[in-house]
Amino acid sequence: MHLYKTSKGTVVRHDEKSFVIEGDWDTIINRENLFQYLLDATITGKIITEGQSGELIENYLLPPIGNQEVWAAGVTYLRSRDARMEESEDSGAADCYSRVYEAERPELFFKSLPHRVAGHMQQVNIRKDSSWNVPEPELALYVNSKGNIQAYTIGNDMSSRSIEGENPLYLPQAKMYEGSAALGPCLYIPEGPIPADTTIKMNITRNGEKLFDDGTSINRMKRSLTELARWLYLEFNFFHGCFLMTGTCVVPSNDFTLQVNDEVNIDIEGIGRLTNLVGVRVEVKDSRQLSAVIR
Ligand code: DO4
Ligand code: MG
Repeated sequence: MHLYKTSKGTVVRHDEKSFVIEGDWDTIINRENLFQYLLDATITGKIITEGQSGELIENYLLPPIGNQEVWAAGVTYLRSRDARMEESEDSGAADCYSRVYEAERPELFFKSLPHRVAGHMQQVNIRKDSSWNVPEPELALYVNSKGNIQAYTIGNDMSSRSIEGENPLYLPQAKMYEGSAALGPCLYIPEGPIPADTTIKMNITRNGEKLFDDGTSINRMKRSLTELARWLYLEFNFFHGCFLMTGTCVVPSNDFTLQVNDEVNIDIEGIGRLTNLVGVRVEVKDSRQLSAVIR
């Protein structure tokens, strides 16, 4: 089952049928057994044609987030550990990545407030003070207020490798800035947990030419998804639940850096595709302009 947030209402797609359902986004998603709730909601919801749901999703799609914080886990795959150890070789900090990969406690960091999250077909940014920039394709979890995983989406954890590589204490600057997070295109709500062999792929195109194309499956992760959610909820209350990106397993080679106008496509089996265009931050002096810039 797929749940789309649009500016004209919430669309459920299930079994090749589409429905518009009532209710506020945060209340809809924050429950136990979201799959069953949505199945019941389709009975009372308004059935719409494929054409109508296509038009809503094509023209009015929003990132699938309400009032949730976005958190991220790091160094959950060997590929990420190795990339981090390489980028931090000069700073002498490589050891901290191998230690966190082996440790019981995972690396968890705050990623974004909801208003900074870009959705499908929206812009993500590279920092102007960073010389080495990459997208990080990640499975993202929606975890409800009780700490239970209810849905999945695609995350892009945009990162500066030059800033983090200089000093791991710069991680917040490497990871958190305007337009550094994307989620979408929808929430995927399977009846049970997402299959362990789910594939995740990313391609990057520049001027119509594919520069990078690679993928793997989420069963290469060192930790379980429930383990990551459990650590995050140890000392937090998330009244609306939260989103948790689960770490990257697809990393371009070290000579690759993103440029403005590159297009990043991330595909996760069962969920769909998240596409983002790369840009740079536009200075906004009046908060009323924000919606025009980000959404
Ligand atoms: O340790 C830095 C961040 C790691 C990360 O974002 C990832 O592994 O995806
Ligand atoms: Mg990451």
